[in-house]
Amino acid sequence: RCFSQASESNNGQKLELFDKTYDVDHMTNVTPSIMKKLGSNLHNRKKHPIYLIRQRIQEYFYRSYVGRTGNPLYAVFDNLSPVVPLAKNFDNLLVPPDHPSRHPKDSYYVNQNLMLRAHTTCHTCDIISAGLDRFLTVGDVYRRDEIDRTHYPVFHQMDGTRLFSAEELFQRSDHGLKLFESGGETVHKQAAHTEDTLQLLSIDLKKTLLNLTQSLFGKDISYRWVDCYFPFTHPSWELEIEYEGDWMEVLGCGILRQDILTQCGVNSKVGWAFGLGLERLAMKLYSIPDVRLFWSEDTGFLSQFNVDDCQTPIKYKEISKFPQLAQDISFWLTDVDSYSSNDFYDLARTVGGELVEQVEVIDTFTHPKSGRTSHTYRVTYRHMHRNLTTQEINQVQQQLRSRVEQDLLGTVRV
Ligand code: FA5
Ligand code: MG
Repeated sequence: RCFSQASESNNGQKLELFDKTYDVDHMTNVTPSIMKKLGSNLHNRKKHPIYLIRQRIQEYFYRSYVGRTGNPLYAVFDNLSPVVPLAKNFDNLLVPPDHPSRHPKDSYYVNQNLMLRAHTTCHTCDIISAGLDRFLTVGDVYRRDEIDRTHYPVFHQMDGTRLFSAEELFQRSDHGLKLFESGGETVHKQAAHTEDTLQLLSIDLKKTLLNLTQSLFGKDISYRWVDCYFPFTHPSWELEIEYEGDWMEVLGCGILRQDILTQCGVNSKVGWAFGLGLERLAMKLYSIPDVRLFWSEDTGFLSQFNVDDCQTPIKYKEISKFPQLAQDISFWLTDVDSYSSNDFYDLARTVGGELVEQVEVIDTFTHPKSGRTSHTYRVTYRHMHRNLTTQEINQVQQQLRSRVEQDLLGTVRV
């Protein structure tokens, strides 16, 4: 799962990230705790809530935008390195030299040339330059941000970009509509765009994002568009949705700066882009109260997302603050054919009651000579309001062993 080797070498002059070694200098400010998160790739970790919501959004795009042969029109990039040159994160996106996001107090620098991406928008120019018109980019991003319920220094974003030729935007209506004009920039519009371009792009962008939002949360979701500023889009908006009685910002978007497209070698198209926060959307979708929970390895958290289909409705139930205690039990099955693991799950719940948080099969094997089959189960216990003692859990386990034999499920080995 966590395949990055992030460690500082002995002399402290080099930094090792993903099997590559980097020079450190006066700009270096990545910390060991941030390096540990590199390579976690929660967006690619099956059955993790960040993966599930990413799949749902991806399925929305696959379903809603198909070509003539039913092929999905959006390409997805989910495996691009988070270590990027500063130019990709800032300069190519027209972020001014004095913009606060460049300050080392706001971003994580590997050294003066490389950084941990602060948004997945950093890949947009490369992908447009490669010739794509519709694509999604998913990944982990890093910011020296505050830490609270909705902010964490590592989180996950999905960017979407869509370019249009004149025929696509005006849908072949032959009214002499034009993409471009020359004029001045106003608060509403870029200099290069006609009013028609602006209107059609804005309507398409907002419709796409609103349909997505309603496909996730239903038609009744409360939302509002807020005007805002990004160096790479104009005009720009943020979308806020209602979350526990408050407004929560879930994405930023806007009309792509025409200078960026020109820089990418695209001269006869216009486009929109958005970047959304996967944690924030997952918090709303699954009722997860705190962004820090996404980093939990606690099986009480993870097991609630143990589904194969990302469309399965899940409502997160708060887990106890008290620690888990796990114990294993193995037995030879009395009758392989009539036995089902559900028999043991039921028994564990009957004996352990509310203390049993999770039961899972961790091993099954058939003896080559005797032909007998053995199952090993891990029973995880936790109390909602206090610490459990090993003693009381040993007692429950002892009862469980006796009941396995009494109920003729099997013969206990350990
Ligand atoms: C951006 O990062 C822009 N790149 C988005 C964009 C892309 C705009 C393309 C226009 C065109 P912003 O900094 O607002 O924007 O972050 C986008 C989303 O990431 C936020 O709306 C929020 O949902 C999420 N987010 C931001 N900071 C954090 C954080 N510290 N923890 C968790 N989620 C965060
Ligand atoms: Mg924002």
